[in-house]
Amino acid sequence: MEKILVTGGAGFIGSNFVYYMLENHGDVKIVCVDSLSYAGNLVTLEPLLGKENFRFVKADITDREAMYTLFEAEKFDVVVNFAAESHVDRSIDSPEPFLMTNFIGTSVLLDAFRKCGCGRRFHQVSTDEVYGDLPLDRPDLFFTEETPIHTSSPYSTSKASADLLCLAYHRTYGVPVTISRCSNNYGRFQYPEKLIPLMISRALNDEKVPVYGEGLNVRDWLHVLDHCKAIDLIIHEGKNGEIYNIGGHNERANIDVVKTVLAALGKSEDLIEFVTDRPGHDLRYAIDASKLERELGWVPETKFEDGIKETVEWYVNNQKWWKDILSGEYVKMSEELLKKT
Ligand code: NAD
Ligand code: TDX
Repeated sequence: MEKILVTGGAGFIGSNFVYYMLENHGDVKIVCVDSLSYAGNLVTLEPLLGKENFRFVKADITDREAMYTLFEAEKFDVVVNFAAESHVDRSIDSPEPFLMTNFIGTSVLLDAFRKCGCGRRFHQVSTDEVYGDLPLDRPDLFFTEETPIHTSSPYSTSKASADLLCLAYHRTYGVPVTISRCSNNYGRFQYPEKLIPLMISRALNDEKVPVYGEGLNVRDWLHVLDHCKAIDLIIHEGKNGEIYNIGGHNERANIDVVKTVLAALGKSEDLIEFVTDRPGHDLRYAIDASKLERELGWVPETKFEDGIKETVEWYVNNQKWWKDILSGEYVKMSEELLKKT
């Protein structure tokens, strides 16, 4: 039985990862630590509460005492650190929580892992944003693992700092770390502040959908389950001290993504409203994931056209999930569910 700590498992990718691991491995126990920040929603994990192979712990990864106690008690084989402040716009408004959770929180987890001396792997979930951006007129350029770190926002800087700390702990103390840097994810359970769920929720309410600048910035979209599958491979077959890029060669200009979403919903493009651009807005992300493909045999399975259709359908069929977030009701619901843990 492998015991895995998933931090940030009440958020978008972490929750998808928890379900993915429990569905694909019979011999795994998942302990999920999440502080239930505004981005954490225990309703997402409700079907798992009370199950033998799952435990939820409400705790903050910056809480050193809580983390040390948990690591001593649980003796995890693997740690997968998803917990983060993840929204670029919020980091521009208020950088400090990003530095606290993304950098200090990671350092606390690394210390807890070291002190406990029990784990086989510490996996840090990072992002392609640590590489900065690529020009729009050079479609031949991609981020590789050797691309220098060159961050733009407080968010990406906090993530890059955490990556460097993980590598330092590997070199200095021999902590068995791996790092993955993934492109933009889409799928179920994404908080409706991020581009795709925001567009869907607003369009379904016949509200304007805000597109920054002229909508020409390019993102490289990957279905969340392809990300989960890559992390599963890396924690089991990846090499200590290595960085792996994850991306599916799915580059799209934002305006095209928004039009695709509106078309899937049968909504008019008249809903599009061009608004003031994000300060420091990265132009283009594009990942070269050939190392992961070559060394670990990873291939993305979901084509964007299929994945986006399925994702739009999920938000259409699960309106209560995101409407409870927009109304704030999910906070009370999460508190009620906490009593079951
Ligand atoms: P999210 O915001 O949906 O979820 C983050 C989760 O972390 C939430 O449940 C939140 O409650 C929890 N959390 C925040 N601060 C915490 C703290 N101090 N202690 C414990 N828990 C805390 O984010 P996401 O989109 O699921 O991203 C997960 C990870 O993947 C992040 O590390 C992010 O940098 C990375 N990533 C995201 C994307 C993407 O497209 N969303 C792409 C590449 C990498
Ligand atoms: O209302 C919007 N209008 C708009 O045009 C929003 C919220 C976004 N955008 C643009 C900005 C970006 O170019 O859409 C693009 C995607 O924006 P976000 O969903 O905020 O994602 P991004 O900034 O690209 O970062 C995401 O991918 C990398 C995640 O939020 C990060 O956590 C991850 O590391």
